[in-house]
Amino acid sequence: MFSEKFFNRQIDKALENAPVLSTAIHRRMVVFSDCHRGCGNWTDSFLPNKTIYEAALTYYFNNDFTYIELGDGDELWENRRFVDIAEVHRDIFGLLERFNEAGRLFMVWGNHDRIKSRPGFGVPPLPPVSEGVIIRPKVLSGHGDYHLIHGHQADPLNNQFWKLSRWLVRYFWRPLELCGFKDPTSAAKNYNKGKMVEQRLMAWCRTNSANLVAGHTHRPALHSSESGWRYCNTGSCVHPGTITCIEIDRGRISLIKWATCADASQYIHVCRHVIGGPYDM
Ligand SMILES: [Mn+2]
Repeated sequence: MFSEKFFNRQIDKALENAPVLSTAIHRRMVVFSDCHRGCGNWTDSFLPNKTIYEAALTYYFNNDFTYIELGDGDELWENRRFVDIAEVHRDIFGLLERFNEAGRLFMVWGNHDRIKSRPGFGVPPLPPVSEGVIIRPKVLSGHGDYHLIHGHQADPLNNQFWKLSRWLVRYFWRPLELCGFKDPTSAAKNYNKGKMVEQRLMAWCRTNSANLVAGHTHRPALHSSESGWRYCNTGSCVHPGTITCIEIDRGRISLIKWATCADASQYIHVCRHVIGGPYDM
């Protein structure tokens, strides 16, 4: 029904009016996606990782990183009101506001927070939200620009048919999930579907011989192909006890995991691990 060409075109379209960020100005950047911030009740899958996320965000703010959120930052399928989420997680939004005031906040919308693309949605403290972002390395080596999209562009049920999907999540899968079923239409919960989306995203890289950074599948990746292009995935902030992200730091890219760990004196603290790279961009 959908060809490789079709998905490539969806991705191209998402990048059409993407703001370009140069690493000459934003020397350090961190990309997160799929935080799925909820309204603080027990269906809020972000809540168990909130402390880890807050620690990571504070680290990135203090160390002059620009924060890029690559879609599905807020769970606006299960929750209808953004203000409920902003209220419950006001400490997080306070931090995001500080990034914004410093000119270091960029947001991309995904399928679960697509309504952020509506004109006038820009609820403070959020900046304008785009469908894509392009990162331009100061030193042009490798395959040049990094193209950032959420990734649902390669997932028709969550793109063309997003309203149907939202309805299913709100009124069908969610009640079933309460009884232990898994939503089989979710790329994040269905291994084979996640792989399929990944294949389509990599097909775009191959066709264009270009680098892509996505989220959506919840499968972290920092893959360098033989011909040099890279496929990167931020992973998510809803994996139990762990959040992952992509760091771009002075011309080098790496995949990072944040979790809690105990030190020699049995103190639990939040720690940062490099799990992929760093590679020259
Ligand atoms: Mn998504």
